[in-house]
Amino acid sequence: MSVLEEIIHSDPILILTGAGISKESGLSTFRDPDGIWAKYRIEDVATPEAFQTNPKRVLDFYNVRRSQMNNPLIKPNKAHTALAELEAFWPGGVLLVSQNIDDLHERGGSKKIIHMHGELSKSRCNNCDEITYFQDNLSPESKCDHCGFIGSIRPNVVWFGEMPLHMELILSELGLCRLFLSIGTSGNVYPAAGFVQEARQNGAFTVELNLEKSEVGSYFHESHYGPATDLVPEFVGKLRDLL
Ligand code: BV8
Repeated sequence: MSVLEEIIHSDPILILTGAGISKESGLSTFRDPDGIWAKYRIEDVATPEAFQTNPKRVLDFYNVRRSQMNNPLIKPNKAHTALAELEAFWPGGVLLVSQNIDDLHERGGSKKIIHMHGELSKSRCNNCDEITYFQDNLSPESKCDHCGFIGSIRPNVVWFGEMPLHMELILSELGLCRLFLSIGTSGNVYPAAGFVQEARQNGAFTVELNLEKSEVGSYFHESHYGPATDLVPEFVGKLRDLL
């Protein structure tokens, strides 16, 4: 019997997702040949230094992605909704840690979500730290509604060189989970890419669902390769059968 069958229904599950889970909804990944980093340089659009040097270029980069995310044609896919179903039926509890800054997990029905790299739907003021929902475009002339500052508004996302959000909580949950499931991430970006080793050291059963073997694929007990909209509903079905 696969070790998965040793997972009992009272065991907590921690799920890590990356851009691959949103690909079939129509959002680009980062490191696929047609990905975002094939069109933009990280140093130009996804670091605090880039924002200091050329705030308009950075804000426009996120304005384009925010309008893509808000396109009515972009909808949660079967992988997002399967994870929401798992959260609803799994007695041991499910925590979803996403590297993604889109809102497809929320719209797919998941409730317990940590966006460790922030959220595209929110902006943050560098002057007063106020975080607000923001659906339109940001510009260097945008004014903070809370403190009135102009030019201090940035997307509430984590850039390279910045500390991901809620790391203490994530690390403590990695110590408690009995199943660690990684979906749609290339395993290139740390500290997220190191979570599988953390979970495995703490005794979790680790599974990778991805289109192809990730950079950290060899750390997983079990791997399945293919599109998330096939793999995730199938895997969630296997967990349902354990109950
Ligand atoms: C930090 C938000 C320190 C913005 C992003 C070791 C330890 C710690 C840090 C480092 C380290 N080594 C290097 C670092 C620095 C750096 C890093 O990891 N660099 C890499 C490039 C080497 N890490 C950082 O800077 C992090 N911060 O460490 O701070 C610190 C300490 C103290 C005090 C202060 C600071 C911060 C990293 C977060 C950066 N922000 N995003 C935005 O979105 O614009 S990261 C960026 O990559 C993306 O946003 C995404 O979140 C992340 C991971 O990408 P993936 O989601 O995996 O996407 P990718 O395209 O790579 O892969 C997609 C996968 O899906 C592929 O495998 C593909 O095959 C698969 N796929 C495709 N289609 C499908 C599919 N799978 C299934 N179905 C399909 N249909």
